[in-house]
Amino acid sequence: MKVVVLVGGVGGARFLLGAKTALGLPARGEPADGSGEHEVTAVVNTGDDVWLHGLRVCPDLDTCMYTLGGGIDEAKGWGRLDETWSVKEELAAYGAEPGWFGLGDRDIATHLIRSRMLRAGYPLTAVTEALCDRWRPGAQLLPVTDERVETHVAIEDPELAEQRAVHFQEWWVRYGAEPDARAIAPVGADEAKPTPAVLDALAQADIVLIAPSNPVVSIGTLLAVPGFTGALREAPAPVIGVSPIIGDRPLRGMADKCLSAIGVDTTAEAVGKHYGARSTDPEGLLDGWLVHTGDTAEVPGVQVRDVPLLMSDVDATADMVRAAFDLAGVRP
Ligand code: GDP
Ligand code: FO1
Ligand code: CA
Repeated sequence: MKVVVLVGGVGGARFLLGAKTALGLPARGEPADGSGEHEVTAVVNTGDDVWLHGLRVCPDLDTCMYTLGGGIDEAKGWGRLDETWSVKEELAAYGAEPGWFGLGDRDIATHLIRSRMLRAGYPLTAVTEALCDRWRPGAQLLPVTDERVETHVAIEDPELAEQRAVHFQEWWVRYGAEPDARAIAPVGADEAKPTPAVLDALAQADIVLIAPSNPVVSIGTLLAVPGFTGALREAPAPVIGVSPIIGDRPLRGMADKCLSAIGVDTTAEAVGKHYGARSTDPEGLLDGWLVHTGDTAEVPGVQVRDVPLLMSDVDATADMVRAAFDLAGVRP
């Protein structure tokens, strides 16, 4: 069975671990060579990506790669296990900006290889595949696009008291998403296109899952790449989404701040309606929508089911994925 999962970073990566387990694939460290009975393909957000100190940093791709490959710092949810910070300290001693975003020594090796390959002309898809030769995440990790797409956020600058656009990372990390976002825009998306590998994965899928990732800056960026939403809507497979909102709150992070920027309430129902019904809404995506036990949601045209949605461990997460299979009527 071919399972395609739309993902961002931490929420997406943990959900991917559950998808592999639900398919009977070992949680970590196996090659994704396409030869097995079951396959997981992740379409990964690139809107968080940023050039820093001449290095290309792809947080969501790396979070997925390290999580599935066993190299993640599980406490933080991003970055490398057993990280050291000598380069960060040396950069700070030079007064190099930005001081508010830290690249760990181990992590920098990934960015060095990625940046060198990108400068040599390799597309991000090929670079990611090369990095995954080491990490063997056991799932194919596909950036949604090979073009540069970076999320920017319009804020009232806390120091200048005027509006300006900042990179998503500056809003999220430097300011802790504190100043309200007046607008959130995936800069570059208009000129981007989904990769052939992404379009092929959607066309070949037996089921498409929308991970409980940030609906705006993770999933929203995928949807903003022209051609992606159409390809998803035309995919022959059922599309099942999983709510990242439980009891009217995001489980971690500041997704509520992103949702209010686009005028969507922080509820499982509002996010389900925002994704919309594939059968009835012209732009709708969903055939099914999973919400957490006890939460209610009415999304016209979409089958809604409530099941436990806490990714407390990989088995609980695998049960969420099985519930999605069940709702779609597919069986591995
Ligand atoms: P990021 O890129 O690192 O911000 O991660 P994602 O966009 O992939 O996922 C972030 C979202 O994951 C947040 O909005 C959380 O609400 C959601 N999330 C985290 N843990 C859980 C969980 O255990 N269950 C559910 N349903 N959602 C979760
Ligand atoms: N998040 C932070 O809060 N502070 C950091 O210094 C930081 C560095 C960093 C380096 C590499 C990487 O892949 C991720 C990193 N993150 C950091 C996480 C990241 O900024 C965001 O959490 C995500 O982009 C949101 O998904
Ligand atoms: Ca992210």
